[in-house]
Amino acid sequence: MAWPTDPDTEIFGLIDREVQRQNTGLQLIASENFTSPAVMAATGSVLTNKYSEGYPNKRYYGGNQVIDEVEELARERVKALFGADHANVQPHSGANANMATYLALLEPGDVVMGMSLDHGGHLTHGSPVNASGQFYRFVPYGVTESDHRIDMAQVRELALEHRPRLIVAGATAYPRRIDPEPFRAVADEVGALFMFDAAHIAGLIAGGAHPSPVPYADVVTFTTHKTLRGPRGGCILCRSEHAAAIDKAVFPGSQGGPLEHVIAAKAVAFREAADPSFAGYAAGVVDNARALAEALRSQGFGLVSGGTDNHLVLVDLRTFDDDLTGKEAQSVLDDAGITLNKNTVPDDPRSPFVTSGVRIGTPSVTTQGMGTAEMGLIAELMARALRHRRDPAELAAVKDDVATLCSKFTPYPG
Ligand code: DSN
Repeated sequence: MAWPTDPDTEIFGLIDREVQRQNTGLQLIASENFTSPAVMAATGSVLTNKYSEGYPNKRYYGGNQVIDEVEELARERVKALFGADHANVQPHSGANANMATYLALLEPGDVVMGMSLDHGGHLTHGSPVNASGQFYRFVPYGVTESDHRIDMAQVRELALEHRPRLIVAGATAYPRRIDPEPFRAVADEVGALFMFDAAHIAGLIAGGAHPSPVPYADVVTFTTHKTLRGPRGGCILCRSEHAAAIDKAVFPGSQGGPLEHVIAAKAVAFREAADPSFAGYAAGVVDNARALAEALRSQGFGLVSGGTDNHLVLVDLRTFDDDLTGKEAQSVLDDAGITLNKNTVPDDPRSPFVTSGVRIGTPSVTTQGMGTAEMGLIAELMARALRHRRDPAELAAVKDDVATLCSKFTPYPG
């Protein structure tokens, strides 16, 4: 073989350090999870060597006999998992899945409605710094001031006023259930198409903990690496009438060669999510988030919307300590072995780089086997670290306690 024989100690040393970080700290980023060894084995397989532009049985290169079977299996598994007419498993990410959907359904300049980023939406739902906001005329909707739930009255009013071609539902920092049915009703009333971005909650839907948007939406996009617990990537489900346009918009419209090693890993994850045990996992994620929310409230933290129905809690730090920003909290907690992200709260007076909140998710800790009892401990550890944030010795002690807790639930032993 022509490959170098000296081991790449630099990169593999770094990977070892990352394994150690994931094993010994609390991973509370709401959009992350721990993948199974089978998902990682597929991702690290020889399928990475193959070029396969096109779709099964319609490729631009030879040698795709096995690849065709891999991609077909992934498509069939995800269609069965969600009860969808058609699936495209090639998007490299959720952002790509969303852009391909816009390319398939819209003309440049079309009016689209999406949840505003500062109320919990996503960059690809029309943010001016994203291509979605530059090529289409997005009209943002948000949450109510009173209970921080999606303001469906506002959605309807704006839809009647602006007559969008497409209405997008879905969020990245919204702790409540999103019912697809009322969105469909508004879309029908104004003659719009309806897309549901299920990136964050795909696993909750697959596990039956949240309602499926598939019967209501023209197109459902999602990522495979969040609550669904697969490899990093995207996926699109759609009604048959949009299948040809969606496929064309993914390839050749916006991507080249698909990542078939990742598609194989997606297929593995779809099979894992179809296992009866996955329903228990999805329910556990939600139970843990509820328990964590209650425990955080009793430590003095404010909760956007007063609680949670899904996998995440959006904490307003101002009731805990008015001087504490999300930026500082993220950094202090990182030092204490607790990983989460700063996040704006609705109508946040602070900038998105500073923020008044943090977003906390339970998908990873639930995968590693923690339950509601551990959620109380996590809230205590967080509160302790933040109260003693100027005391390095106390932060080190919290970090030790975090490692002790995690040692009972090591995700990747050995
Ligand atoms: N970065 C993802 C999240 O954390 O929600 C969204 O793309």
